[in-house]
Amino acid sequence: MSKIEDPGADALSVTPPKTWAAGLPGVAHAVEYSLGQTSVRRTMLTLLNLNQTKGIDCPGCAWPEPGPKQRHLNEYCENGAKHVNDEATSRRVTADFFRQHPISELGAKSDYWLNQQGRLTEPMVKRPGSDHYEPISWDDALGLLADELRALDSPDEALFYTSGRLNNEAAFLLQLFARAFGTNNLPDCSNMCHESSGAAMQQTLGIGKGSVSLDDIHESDLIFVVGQNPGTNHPRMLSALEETKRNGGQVVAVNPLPEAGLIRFKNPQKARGIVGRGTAIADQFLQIRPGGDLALFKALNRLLLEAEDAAPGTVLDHEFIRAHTTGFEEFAEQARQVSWDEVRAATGLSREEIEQARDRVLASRSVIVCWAMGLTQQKHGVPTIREIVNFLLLRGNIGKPGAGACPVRGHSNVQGDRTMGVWEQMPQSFLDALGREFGFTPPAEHGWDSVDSIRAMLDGRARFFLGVAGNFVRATPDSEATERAMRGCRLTAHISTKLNRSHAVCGEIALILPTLGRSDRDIQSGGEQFVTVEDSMSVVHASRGRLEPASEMLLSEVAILGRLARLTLGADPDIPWEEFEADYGTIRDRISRVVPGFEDFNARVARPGGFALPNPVNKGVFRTPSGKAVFTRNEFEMLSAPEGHLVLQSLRSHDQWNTIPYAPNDRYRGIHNARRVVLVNPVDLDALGLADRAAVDLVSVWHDGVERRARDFRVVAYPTTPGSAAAYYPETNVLVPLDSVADISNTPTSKGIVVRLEPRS
Ligand SMILES: Nc1nc2c(c(=O)[nH]1)N[C@H]1C(S)=C(S)[C@@H](COP(=O)(O)OP(=O)(O)OC[C@H]3O[C@@H](n4cnc5c(=O)[nH]c(N)nc54)[C@H](O)[C@@H]3O)O[C@H]1N2
Ligand SMILES: Nc1nc2c(c(=O)[nH]1)N[C@H]1C(S)=C(S)[C@@H](COP(=O)(O)OP(=O)(O)OC[C@H]3O[C@@H](n4cnc5c(=O)[nH]c(N)nc54)[C@H](O)[C@@H]3O)O[C@H]1N2
Ligand code: SF4
Ligand SMILES: [Mo]
Repeated sequence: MSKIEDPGADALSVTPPKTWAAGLPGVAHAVEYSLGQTSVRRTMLTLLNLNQTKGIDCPGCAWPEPGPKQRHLNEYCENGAKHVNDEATSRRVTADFFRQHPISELGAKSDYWLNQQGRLTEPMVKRPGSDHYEPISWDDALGLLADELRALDSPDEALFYTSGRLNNEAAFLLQLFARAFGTNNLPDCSNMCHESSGAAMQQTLGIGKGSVSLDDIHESDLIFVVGQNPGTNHPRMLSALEETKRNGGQVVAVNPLPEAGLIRFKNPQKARGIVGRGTAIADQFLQIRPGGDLALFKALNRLLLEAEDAAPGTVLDHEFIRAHTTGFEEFAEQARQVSWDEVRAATGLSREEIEQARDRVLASRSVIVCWAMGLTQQKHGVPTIREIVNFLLLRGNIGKPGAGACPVRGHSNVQGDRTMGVWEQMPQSFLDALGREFGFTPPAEHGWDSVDSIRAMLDGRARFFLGVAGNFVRATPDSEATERAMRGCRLTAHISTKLNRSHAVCGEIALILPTLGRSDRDIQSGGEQFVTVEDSMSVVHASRGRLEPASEMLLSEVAILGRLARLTLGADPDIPWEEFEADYGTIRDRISRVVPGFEDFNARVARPGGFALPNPVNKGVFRTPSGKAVFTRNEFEMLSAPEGHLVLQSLRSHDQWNTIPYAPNDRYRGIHNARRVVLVNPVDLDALGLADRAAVDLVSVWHDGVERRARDFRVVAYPTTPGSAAAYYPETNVLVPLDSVADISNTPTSKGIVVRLEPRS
């Protein structure tokens, strides 16, 4: 099979799931993928610079780097190496490529194939009625965009989508441009990612960010890893957990799947990790039913209250509760009422298992809860995370060493983009500061998030879509509806490094605006530039590209956004877009005056390793209306599927970056050569009368009468929790109804889709 082909489901082969992650095969796979993309020299250049203080911030996940003195020479993981070399690829998409491939043909290609074509090299336009992209100059491309923006009836007809791949400087300019143009329509990938975390933590702790540092992880007595697959998605988190264990800490994993890294880990940065047996990471594995986490933490909270009743003054942190929280009595009254029958039904866990976890909590002075998409993409994700905050508050596990709340972020700068103001509902204090700095009045009315943007496009309220650094069409739910929405636009444009499906699902006019990636050297009239990012633990640091850019025609994101803004809004002495493009330090000066915590930004980010933003929570300051952390009462909720149905979660394979598969494999889960597979417990296969490897369609159940079907999958018997199933994203996004969203956060319920498996004849 050539590397560029996409095998169908028939090519599937299955081996037993791995019980450990990383080690030598991880290193070998990263090198193999990198050398398949580019030369030995470019591979070495990217890898030697990856996550070094003067080098490239890994464009993979947002897991933090250790301090400059503790950093290894190879401070990256298998997947980080793959991500950066996927960008450093020597393959090129040229004007000739678009001459050969009409857009309708590109639309029929797989996500894998599109990405494998290589880096985009010059701006392209699709004109009304055409089925081809053709070359266009930068001036004409940006002029066309500016004309279309100015022709809109209202600024709110425009949408500015971005992913967390964008750096701080460009993110700040993007939101400044959108708001100076007159709209808060800044949907972003966070809407589909950690929005539930932000919503729950803002309400209860007064800040939408995590409260722990990497040192806290190392020092903690007990860490819960909930709804997260770090072996694949945050691989260096396993090195941190290994350190926790070496320091005597324990780990409890909560997941429907026995994920490889959670069980055993071989540290590829250490000789004994490569060849030895590795470290067993999880001391306890709670194999939970999907959506059962709210019930689990309710049960734990009840057990803690009862332990306090039995030995008053020994379990709860009364001083912390009195001084720093509100709502304890109301919460406690409700918490005592959760029934064990309900907990059993929702979690599938026995009371003994939960009591064992309680005993670990009681034996621990400091507890951290880490979580990711397994919680945020559930219908009751927000109340679940609020219940986790209750759990932490009970024993004062906020604001002390080794303790706290840790939403583990996805994209490398997704947290930074939000800090920079990329959010459709930034608080008025931020808008006021922005307006003061740049001499205009930003719109106060909230904009549309990702799901509402799709609705707005579908009914004609939005007609202009600019996507930056993402793949909107594949990241969003209800793929068929989303594609209809995009096709209904007057104009769709994308600032991207690589080809993806969003470029092939176009409005009447479409533009591809190719840009420098993080690994590319960025030289402007003011000299060589660097950019900054913020990791999952609020450390802000610099990233410098090192490679010769993929094409002479690429512009940086800052340059594209600045030029577009100037053409659209006209020259304005208060917003010197040209100065921003020449010297990104001038953008950072503005950021330091608008965004709290960034005072003296340029000087502080020049230090090796950067600086940590203050987290008020750790100083006992809670920016809630009462000035205190808030205990909440959360109604009991569980997910259930009718007879003959399963609860499907859509997740990542080991060999993909979000919407982009790198290879049709999921090594740790033992899946090879196919992505259209659905993992089902053998007990359910028996009950449904399905054989292992049977060919099925997945059909989701929703009350709007629309049939949503993902075709031609192979069933694989797998030890997932009975009643649940798992299949890869984005192939299964077609099954997630647009209206199936989490309460409060409006996040698509990508981890809780009720489906039936229909045998194919
Ligand atoms: N290699 C690689 N790294 C990545 C990414 C990538 O695509 N590839 N994506 C990045 C991004 S943007 C993000 S947001 C993160 C995502 O990181 P993760 O959240 O780890 O990603 P998912 O693959 O969606 O895995 C979700 C996990 O939650 C579990 N789960 C599902 N439902 C439930 C539930 O109801 N309860 C519990 N307790 N667990 C549940 C699943 O079994 C799975 O282990 O990864 C980032 N890192
Ligand atoms: N069903 C289901 N759906 C999901 C999820 C799920 O678990 N299940 N997860 C959700 C989550 S957590 C997220 S974060 C979203 C991800 O959604 P997105 O962030 O929108 O998607 P990505 O796949 O990360 O975007 C990939 C594209 O980014 C562009 N790109 C890469 N690097 C750069 C760069 O440096 N600059 C620019 N300008 N462009 C660049 C490339 O063109 C590439 O094709 O998907 C969400 N959708
Ligand atoms: S853990 Fe994340 S940030 Fe670190 S090297 Fe791996 S992918 Fe990159
Ligand atoms: Mo994400």
